Order: sequence, then structure tokens, then C-alpha cells
Amino acid sequence: MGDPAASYDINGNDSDPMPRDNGDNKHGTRCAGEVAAVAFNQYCGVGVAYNASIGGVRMLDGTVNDAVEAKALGLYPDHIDIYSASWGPEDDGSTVDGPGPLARRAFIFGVTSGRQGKGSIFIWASGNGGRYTDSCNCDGYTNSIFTLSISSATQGGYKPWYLEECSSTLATTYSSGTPGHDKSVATVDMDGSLRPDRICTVEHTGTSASAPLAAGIAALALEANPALTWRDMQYLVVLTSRSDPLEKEPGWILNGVKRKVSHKFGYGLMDAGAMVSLAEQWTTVPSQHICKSREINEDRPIEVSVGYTLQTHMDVNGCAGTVNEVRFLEHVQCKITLRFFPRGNLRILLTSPMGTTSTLLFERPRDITKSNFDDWPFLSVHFWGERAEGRWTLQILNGGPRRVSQPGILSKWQLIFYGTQTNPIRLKSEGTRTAGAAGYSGLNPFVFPTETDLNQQAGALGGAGAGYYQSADLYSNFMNYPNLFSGAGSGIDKTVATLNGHNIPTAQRENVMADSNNKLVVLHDCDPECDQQGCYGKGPTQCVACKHYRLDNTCVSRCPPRSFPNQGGVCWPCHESCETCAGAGQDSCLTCAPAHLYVTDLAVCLQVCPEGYYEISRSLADVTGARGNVPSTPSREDDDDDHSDEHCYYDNRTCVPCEANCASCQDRPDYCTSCDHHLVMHEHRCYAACPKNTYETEDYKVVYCLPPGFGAGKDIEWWIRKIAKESKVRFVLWRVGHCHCDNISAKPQPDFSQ
Ligand SMILES: [Ca+2]
Ligand SMILES: [Ca+2]
Ligand SMILES: [Ca+2]
Repeated sequence: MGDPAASYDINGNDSDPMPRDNGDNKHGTRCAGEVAAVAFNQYCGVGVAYNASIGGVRMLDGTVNDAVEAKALGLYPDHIDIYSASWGPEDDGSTVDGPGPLARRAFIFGVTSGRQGKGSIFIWASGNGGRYTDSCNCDGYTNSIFTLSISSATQGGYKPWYLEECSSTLATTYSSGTPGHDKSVATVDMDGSLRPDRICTVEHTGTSASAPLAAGIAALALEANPALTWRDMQYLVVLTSRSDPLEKEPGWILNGVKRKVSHKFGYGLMDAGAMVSLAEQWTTVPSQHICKSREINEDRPIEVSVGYTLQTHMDVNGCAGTVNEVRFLEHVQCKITLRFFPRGNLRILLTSPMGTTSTLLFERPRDITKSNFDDWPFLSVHFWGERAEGRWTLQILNGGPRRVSQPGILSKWQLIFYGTQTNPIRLKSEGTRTAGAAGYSGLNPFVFPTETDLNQQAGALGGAGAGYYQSADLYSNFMNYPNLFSGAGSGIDKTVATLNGHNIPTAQRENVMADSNNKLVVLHDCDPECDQQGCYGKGPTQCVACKHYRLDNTCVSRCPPRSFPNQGGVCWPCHESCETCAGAGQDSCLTCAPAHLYVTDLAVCLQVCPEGYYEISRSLADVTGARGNVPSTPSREDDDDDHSDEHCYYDNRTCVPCEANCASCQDRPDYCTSCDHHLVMHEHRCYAACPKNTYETEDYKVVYCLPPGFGAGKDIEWWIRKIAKESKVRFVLWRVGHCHCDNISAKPQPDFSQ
């Protein structure tokens, strides 16, 4: 159903996203039809999630820049649950490009604050560059942890010609295949005058047609369980997608937790029934931990001979013993800086401590003009569920076919682990499952087993699914779900019973009278935290009702740290990233939990600053409100102003955004340490084009033009002074953001006396 409240026209800057009817603008309509074409319509097929409402965002029919993308990705994040995107950088097999600073910020804002803090779901098509052996890991949108990347399979379960292989693809849905041999996708079509015979097509193709099917399935999962977070959704896809329909295609590996995974299809074909069943049983995963390894900065040569492999490794402990500890992996990023010409010769592999080898980059034979990756965060989802601790091995292989004239260099690499400290999978108990769901798990080996399933079906389940997290701790971990209030006694259900008067201890039945509800109430010696309705006995656990707030079964004057009073006056846990909060979501922190940083423009607490932010520690004097909480660290200034500040972030560290063009910065917003794609850096500022009398080096640095024969040092200083006076150097801009020096006519005479 069309939803104006989920729609916008960014190109026309109005509320009506109706495309121009010129034959080229049917893509969005076709994608929308796959998700939400209404049931029992007279014209065409039905949408996967036909009860979903759907909006349209017109954004590709005009200039597409970072701001346009950010606006689209950040549109109405409290109203829109799922964003389906079938666009990205050129699929030419040589581009390495990704979201700019504003779009990156939109992703972070979406997953932390969208859907009232449960996180926007971004579904992304993995790309159509298969013909040019493109890699979806060179597409920074699919390669992002925030997007759920979706690949395609033909109706026969094979790799289609346009498929891009990479390790960031999470799963697959059906789409078109070889023309004349395989069918394409049937969906709604664009026709300006809505002629009944023109508003249905059977010709929708490519990964563009796969992402909306995945978005529809994700919508069904949300319908079954609206509490799912953005990471819950990725877990459901990992756990329920099926390799078996696609195993005729080679390339499947078995990872360390015995799940089959592929660079073509991720975890396999999405299964809507299994997704919905598991969604119904799902308990939200613990909050995301981020553990960064150290950066390895030793230069290592990558030799010229075809087949040469540079192998290096790193031993990590998964940040054990810190708040960042990761024991159960989700995403793993390997951030790499290297030089090698041509870059497209390289194959990059990463092997985990559990022995899984994931290919971060396959050779791209068309990628022949560039030689660098600069802090590119190659993503693999193949280690999902494995442990982080141990030895990680990186291999960089010169796979050919181009001749290489000089060795390359690996100058920097780092691993970033995302995941949880505790077992993330805690299914609801058997009693709450529907008969249908329970029955389904028997049919589908990929539905995650509960303890009962494990006991009864340990043999029967077999196959790839049974081993996932198959440990005796599984069920007990669920039952031992860390209870914030465990110190206060019983569980919440029992507490409610006590306060309703149904669970009165026998010893308290003397000296009581019946209240209006015929329950037994003591009218004297009540705890001061009881309200005027009295109590059943002594102490704050025996109140009929609380004067202020209720924490587990006890009346309290205020909710303790890490909890907040909900509308019923019950202290409820904050999100794990908050020390104090106004609500349960990640976007509701008032102060941050220890070891978290406050991100100023997004108003959320994170374990590390996101890309494009720099970290500052405010002096203690700036945060007098935090005084009571900060251990007795001596304060250099004696600050008597009591500007008690709500935003007294607990451990005093914040993340501040870099200025718009910086990809990263240091100490202040305008001191860039790297630039956004296609921009050049000059004296730590980022520019679209080289400033006058400068040219761009291979690694996007800008240096001053020098006449032939000039060396470094004093020559350069002299030359800079000289060109400042008279401009004899001409520049040729051959592409925005790239330039070089040209036509330096006569060699000037250095005059060092100046
Ligand atoms: Ca319009
Ligand atoms: Ca691509
Ligand atoms: Ca992704």
C-alpha cells in the first residue's frame, strides 16, 4: 500500500516521488511491487509482504551526491522500518568507492536511533558487475556492516552471469538468469496512464530484483516480531538461509561453527517461513561489542612474480577482560592499506583461528590503472558465530594476469571484530512457541535448535545446521540471561503477583484487614516507600503499591543507575550503552555507560568513535555534573560553577564529527588525516581539485609542482616563493579531483639569496 508518509522526492524537493514517465524510471516501481503489491489485485502478482505499507524516494533522477544519499537513507527513520536499495557505485570492475561522510553518518544514525532505537534495516543489492568480475567488497555500501547485502540465484539454483562474488554478501534470493533460458521476476510496472496491460512485467532482472524480495521477507519477520533490532535481523538471515537449494554451484565452505557459506551466495537462499518462525522465538541479542586489534604498521613487500603470496599473521585476544570483549563474532573487518600496481592482480585472503579462510578480494582483471587501497575495511560475514581469540592470518597473493614491474607494499593492516561477549542466541522457551513453528524446526535443519530439539534430535538434525553453537551451555545461557535486578530477588512475574496481593506470606496474615478488593492489608508500620494504600507487612517489599518507583519487588525512591522509570513506575533496564537513560533504546541515553563515548551529533553512546569522527576527552572541570561518579581523580582547576549538565557523560570522552570532506581527522574537525573518495588532501584539508601550482600523487596527496631537476628541501621552498610571485606553471585538470603539472617551460634559475 502506498504510504505518503514514507515517501519523498529529493530530486524535485517535494513530497510526491512520482517518476518522470520517459521509459527509464520504472526501476523503483518494479522493486516496490515485489515487496508490497496488494493481495488479490486484478493485474499482477502479489508482494512478498502484501500487508506492508511502502513509500518511494526519488533520488537517482538528478545529481546524486553524498547529501542526496544521506537524505534518502535517513528519511523518516521513526516511520520507515526497512530501506531497500538497489543502487551503488559503478559496476565496472575497477571502481573502489563507498558512502561519503554524510551517508556514513546516516547509516550510523539509522542503526542507533532509527525504529525508536531498534535500528533501521538497510537491505542492499550486492551489484551486477559479474560480467566485469567486479567485487562487491569494493562497493562500500554492500561492504558496510550496516547493510544486509543480498545476492541472486537463477531459478535453477545457479550463479547468474551478473553475480559479484565477495565475503560481505549475507544471503540470496531468486532473480533472473540467462535470457531465453531462465525466467525473470514478475512484478508491477510503471505506466503513466496505468493501462491494465502495461502495469505488470515479467522482465525484472538482476540483484536489483533480489534486494526487494529480501526486504519483503524482512518485513514479514518484523510483522512476526516488531522488537527485532537491525542485528537481530542479520542473525535471523544467517541462521535460516539455506545452502541446499544452491549447492549445485561450487564454492561452499564449512566455517568454524559448521555453517555452509559461499562467496557467491552468503549463507544461501533466504527462507521466509524459517525467518518468521525464528523471529517469533527470538530474544534480542546482547549489545554489540567492537574490539579493534592493534594496527600493524610494518612495511611488507608484495613481490612481482605471479603466484607470489605475502603471508602475515596477528594474535588477538578478542579484547578479553575489557568491556569491548568479543567472544561470539558477527562481522569481521580487515582494514588494509597497500600499494600494488596493478591493484586488480591481487587476491586477499583472511583465515580465522578456527581455520575458516574467507576471500576478502578476488582478482579484478579490469582494475588496471590504480595501485592503492587506503584503510579499506574489507568485510567478511563468514566468521559469524566463531570465536575471535587466536591467530588470524592474512595472505596477499599476486594472482596475475598482468605483468608487474615493481614490488608492492603492504603498509598497514588491522582487524575489527564485532560481536558479543555472551552467547547471543537465546530462544524463547518451547511453551511459548506455536505448534507450527515447533513443527517447522523439524523440517528445516537450519532453524536454530532449542535444548529440547538438541536432546530429541541430536542425531536427526545432522547436517550443517545442527552444529551451530551446539554446546551444552546453549539453553542454560538463555535461562541465565543476565538479569539486571537479580540482586533484588525474584523475577518480574513473581514480583507482580506479590504486589497484587496474591502471594502473601502466611506469617503476615495476622493484624490485617480486608481492603476494597478483599485482599489482606496491614495499615500500620509500612515502609516509607509504600503509598497510602498500605502494606502487607514490614519492609519495602510488602507495599500494596509504591509511592515512587518499583524495582523488581521492592519500592524505591529512585531508579538505580542503568535503569529508568517506565510509564507504570517500574524501573526498567537502560540499553547497555547507557549509564542513565530516559527510555529503553540506544538513542535514549542521558549519560554513557563506562568505557563508552558520546557521539555529539548523533546523541548516542558507542564503544569506539565511528569512521569520520575524532575522539576528545573533556577536562574534568567541564563536567562538574559527573563529579559524584568520577573517582577521586585530582582536578587541576577548582571549578565552582555548578552548571549541572544533563550531558555529563560518565567517563568523559566524546566523538566529534570531522568536517564534511574529511574521511578521518585528528584533534580537531578540520585537521584531516584522510579524505573522502575522489578528493585530494593538501596540508590536511580536502579539496575537489588540486589547488593552483600543485599536483596529485598516487596516494591522493597534493604536492607543489616543481620544474624538472629540482630536489627537495631548500629548492622547494624557493620554488614555492617564486610561484607565489609569478605563475609560470599551467595545470591540466583531467578529472575532477585529479590534476597534474604540465608545460613547465624554462628551468628557472634558483636564487637562494632570496
Ligand atoms: Ca515530485
Ligand atoms: Ca559492484
Ligand atoms: Ca553489507
